[in-house]
Amino acid sequence: ARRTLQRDAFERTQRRLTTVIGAPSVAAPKGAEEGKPHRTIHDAKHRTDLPGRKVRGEGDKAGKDATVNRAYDGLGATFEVFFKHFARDSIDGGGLPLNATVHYGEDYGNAFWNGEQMVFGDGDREIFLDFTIPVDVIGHELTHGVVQYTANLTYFGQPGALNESMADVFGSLIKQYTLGQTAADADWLIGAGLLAERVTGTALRSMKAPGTAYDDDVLGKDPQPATMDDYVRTGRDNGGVHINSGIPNHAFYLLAQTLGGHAWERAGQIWYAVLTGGELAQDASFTDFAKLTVAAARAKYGDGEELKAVLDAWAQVKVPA
Ligand code: ASN
Ligand code: ZN
Repeated sequence: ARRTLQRDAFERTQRRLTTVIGAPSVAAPKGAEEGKPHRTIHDAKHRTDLPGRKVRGEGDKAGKDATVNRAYDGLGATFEVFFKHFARDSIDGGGLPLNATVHYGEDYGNAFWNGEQMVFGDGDREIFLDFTIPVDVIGHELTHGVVQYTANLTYFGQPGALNESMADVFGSLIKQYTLGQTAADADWLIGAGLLAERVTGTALRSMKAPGTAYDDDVLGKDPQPATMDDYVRTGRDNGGVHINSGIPNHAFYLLAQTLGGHAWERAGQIWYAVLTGGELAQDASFTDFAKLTVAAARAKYGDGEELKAVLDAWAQVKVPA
């Protein structure tokens, strides 16, 4: 029953997200400075009205609530990676203020970007802990905002799985940046530290070994495939957006491993160029995306090791590029 409850809550969130179309028009505040985030953290106090009460603004010093402080720092790390490494000023590229609400709902086991702001639940402490714990989850949710303002990939089927994968890729890069890790050092897990002690698993997903993040009585087995041979056809989860994202996730992991160094350098630059380059259709398939990464690698680095590594990565996950 708990599993059904968790799944229903998750699917409700997903339905809500798919109804969010277009971008909200929120102007950068007066006095906002390029290259600096403008964060506001709110506390929902276990209710579901958004945004809730303001508890920390930009530049305010840390208070007593660790959840508030993690949200503030995670928003800051995400802003910093996009600005420093991708020359993007906030989620919309125009200095959008970053708003987040913590302590959303009662035992709420998810986090999401609602089209305008971040929302984090505390989890029920039996399956999920506090969703502000993994910085890659914070980066994941904010990257949904970046996708909304750029390729705006439709949240269903393959484009939906690409949307999910973009959120995991940049979420993971934000974690790697925060920890100062190279592609070789990183664990490539999404949501490590989020599962309660009684759950048999390490994280929500593994980009390195999709399908191995958990295997548990309550959550079941991690359903992610690593290659097209195991692509899952389902109507659930918006056509398996959190399932088949394992395939492009693993392609990115393979590319980053081959290139070595910091994954936000060449691998991340290729992915970002496709996400924001204007040629990725809202209804793009894995193959459409893969072909654009090949073109982007060639445009940026010529006919060299990057191009070969991109082609090899897609070949390994059996996506025609
Ligand atoms: N945490 C989930 C996600 O960002 C929320 C959702 O249901 N889409 O993928
Ligand atoms: Zn997501």
